[in-house]
Amino acid sequence: MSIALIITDRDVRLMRQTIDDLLQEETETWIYPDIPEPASVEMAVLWKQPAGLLQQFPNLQLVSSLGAGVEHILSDPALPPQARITRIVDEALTVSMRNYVLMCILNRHKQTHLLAEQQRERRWKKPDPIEIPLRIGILGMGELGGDIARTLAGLGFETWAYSRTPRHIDGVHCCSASELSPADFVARVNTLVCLLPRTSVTEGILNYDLFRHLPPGSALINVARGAHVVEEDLLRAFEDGFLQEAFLDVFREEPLPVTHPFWTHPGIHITPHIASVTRLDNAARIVADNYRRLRAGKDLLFEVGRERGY
Ligand code: OXD
Repeated sequence: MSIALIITDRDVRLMRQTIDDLLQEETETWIYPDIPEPASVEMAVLWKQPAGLLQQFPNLQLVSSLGAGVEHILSDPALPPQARITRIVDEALTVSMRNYVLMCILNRHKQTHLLAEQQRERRWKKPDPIEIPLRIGILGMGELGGDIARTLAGLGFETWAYSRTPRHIDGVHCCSASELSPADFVARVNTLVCLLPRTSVTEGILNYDLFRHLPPGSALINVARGAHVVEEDLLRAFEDGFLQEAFLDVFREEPLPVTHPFWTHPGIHITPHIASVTRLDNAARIVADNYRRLRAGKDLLFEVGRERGY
């Protein structure tokens, strides 16, 4: 029986080595496209997998994402109905995401882009106000959202959290979908952080109808998925003054096409999907552990609910 690494955007030879070292004689690990015995594949690790490829593995029991997101698995029409799904949850991913969001928040709070502009013009001018008072709203209270909410509240920021089911986090104003609509939630904050999973419910949620409930001059940080954003609506929200600044790490099309208007928009800061990138050595340990758990009939780590979509 074997594990297939079907990861088409990076070199995973060291990851295979780590899995082999951990599992020793228990299994073989193959890297797509070099999978000599598809019928022996019990577990596959997927990232940007070719469409339809999963059909080749009649004995697939477990599919792991290489990252935190699983929509590329759930939307794969060749996903076998019996296959269980897991994802990577890792302290290193959480730390990276926390630091990225913190970087955006502090840049916004201390207005570093304005100050950099003033330096270019050799202009000595204290901004008024010196610091933008932030009311930060986080959409999505999964592993990453919960960590960021706790961190920001711990740093003294007014922090609001929005989740599907009720949550309690010390020092955070927690609101659930049963008590508040997304529009009513965003009306309470002036900095919106999107950490939602991509599902049929959340796709396109960052649209004009939501943005228009933000107080004028707000900021958006999107570190979840590009598909959450209706791009024309985001530009319109800038034009109409609801948004003043946006930090975008993810896009509908990646790489972001060179002609895309976001590149040159003065209020938009772009990074190339680097807010939090899976460390292959840590992922290898989780994959090996889950393989053993599968074979031993134990609970899997970080299993995803197919119905929920995360
Ligand atoms: C992930 C990602 O889902 O890198 O982990 O976007």
